[in-house]
Amino acid sequence: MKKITFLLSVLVLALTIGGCGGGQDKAPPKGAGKITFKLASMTAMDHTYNQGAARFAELVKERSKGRIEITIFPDGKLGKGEKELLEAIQQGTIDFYVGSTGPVGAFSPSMGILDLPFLFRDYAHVDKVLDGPVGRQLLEDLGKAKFKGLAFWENGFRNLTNSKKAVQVPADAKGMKIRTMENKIHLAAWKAVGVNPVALPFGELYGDLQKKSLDGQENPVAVIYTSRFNEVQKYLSLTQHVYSPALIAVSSKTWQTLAKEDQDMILKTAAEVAPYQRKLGRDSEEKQIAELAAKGMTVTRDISKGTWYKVMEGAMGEFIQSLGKDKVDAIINTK
Ligand code: EAX
Repeated sequence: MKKITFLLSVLVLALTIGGCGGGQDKAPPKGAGKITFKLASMTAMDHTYNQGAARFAELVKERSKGRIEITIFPDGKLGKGEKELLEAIQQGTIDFYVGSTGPVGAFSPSMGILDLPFLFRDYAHVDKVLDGPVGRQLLEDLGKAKFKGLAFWENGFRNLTNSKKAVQVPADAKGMKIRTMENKIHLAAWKAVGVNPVALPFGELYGDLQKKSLDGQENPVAVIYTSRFNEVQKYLSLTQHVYSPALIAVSSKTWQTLAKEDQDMILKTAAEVAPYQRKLGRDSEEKQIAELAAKGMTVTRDISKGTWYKVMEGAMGEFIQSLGKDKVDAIINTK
């Protein structure tokens, strides 16, 4: 009996050693072979997400000496909306996400704090908060949702468009059917305005506007411009009602396969591209507004900000309470 046990142990040991030694199907050590990753976004290739992503991919390739290649899938090629992309990222079927933080709060609740309307005063305020301790903590929190948050990039301040009439004050938009992102804070803010808000994936938006099952939507100028919403929307109101950050994140599953040096390099590169990517949108905003006007959109600039703030803010009580009033104040008081 003892002999058999001994022989079995030897056999197990031999198999184990054999398996570890030079087995055919053994994964290469981290950081060795050539790797190809998929990066997905919902916006057009000429939108700042993908211009930033192209720069990021180029630098990662260069810094890994050609070992790590990132292929960009823009325009919703890998999913009909950002929520769907994020689910695929969680599962590891897509590696990198570049998109709005709008749907992220459903996966990582603390991110919702950035969805509060009129939270940010201007771009300088945005940079201070997102690149400071608040931003770092929000990126860190993403770990619990199986995302490795790399950096905050930018979508931009969001503006209302519609096909019905020039909107200046909230009352002008009353009764309109307006698409929002899949985000409960935005839905509540728009409900308070008196519109009929519907949360829909971005991939369906152009078509719904075209067939007029929706009257309007809201997005930053760069999205309105590169997705050519001027073809299906006549009126643009520069409401700037909420700042929409973008996030570059990696699937935790993908992240675990990377060697420490590659992780550090990728993290550093994503952060380094952030100011470049943010600047692209900021620098082209005015020019794109002028072009949208030239293409036939009626642009309303004076939107009487105070009236929008008042109605949207009025619906935020419960959210501010659950997100933490101290945290909201910390953002507001960041100078
Ligand atoms: O991330 O869904 C949206 O309206 C987003 O702003 C857009 O896809 C860019």
